Amino acid sequence: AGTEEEEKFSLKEVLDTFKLCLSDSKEIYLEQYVAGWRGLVRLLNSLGSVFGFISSDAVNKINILVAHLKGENGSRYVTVQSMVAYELENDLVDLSKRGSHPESGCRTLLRLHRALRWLELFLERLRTSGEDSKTSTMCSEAYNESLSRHHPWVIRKAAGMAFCMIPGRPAFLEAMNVGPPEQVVAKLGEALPLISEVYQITEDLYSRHSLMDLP
Ligand code: 1PZ
Repeated sequence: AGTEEEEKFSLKEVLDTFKLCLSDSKEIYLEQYVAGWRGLVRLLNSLGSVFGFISSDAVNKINILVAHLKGENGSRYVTVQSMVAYELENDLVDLSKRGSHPESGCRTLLRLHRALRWLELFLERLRTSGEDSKTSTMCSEAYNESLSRHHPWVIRKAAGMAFCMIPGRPAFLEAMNVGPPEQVVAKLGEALPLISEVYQITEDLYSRHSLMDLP
């Protein structure tokens, strides 16, 4: 890790990793999923240090998943589907209250998965927004419709303050490193269906196994 997070963000790269995420049978490769998140963390870091508390939580979760992938049972973590099966079969998940598995792959990925829904809602707003729309409004609307219900009051407050510091639409589109606004909007149009698909597959998997409320 280290310097990796400081490399420049490119939306194209994130799009590519989310593309590589899905196997032919629609399984999600954990390594690519995590790589997609690394890219998003780079974007967040490039927006300013006030988002540090958000990106460090994301990095923390990325690192937990990487440790599982590189651990002795790494072969069971190749896809999100195999991870869920492995951890459930071996009682490696705290299902109803926090216990001896605070860093299970299942609960860790669930946090990122919920944030992916925020991202989907936010980017869709950004894609369809007019020139003088406010990114901070898009951000907080997307948040209120998704992640906020999983966060306690203090985190919601902190997130709300961070949203006020987010760059305006032109600077935000610029930070995507794609080119002029029309091209960013086109790239977003390509990226969003992929992000939605990855989100939906995870959502179905988690709800099938009643994992939506992991502590
Ligand atoms: C440009 C502005 C970006 C706003 C990102 C929107 C999300 C705000 C989330 C605020 C999270 C604050 C820090 C940590 C919270 C954790 O308590 C929770 C639950 O984890 P637990 O405590 O149960 O272990 N963590 C999360 O919900 C994961 C948050 C990851 C957010 C990554 C956003 C990346 C967005 C990049 C794209 C610009």
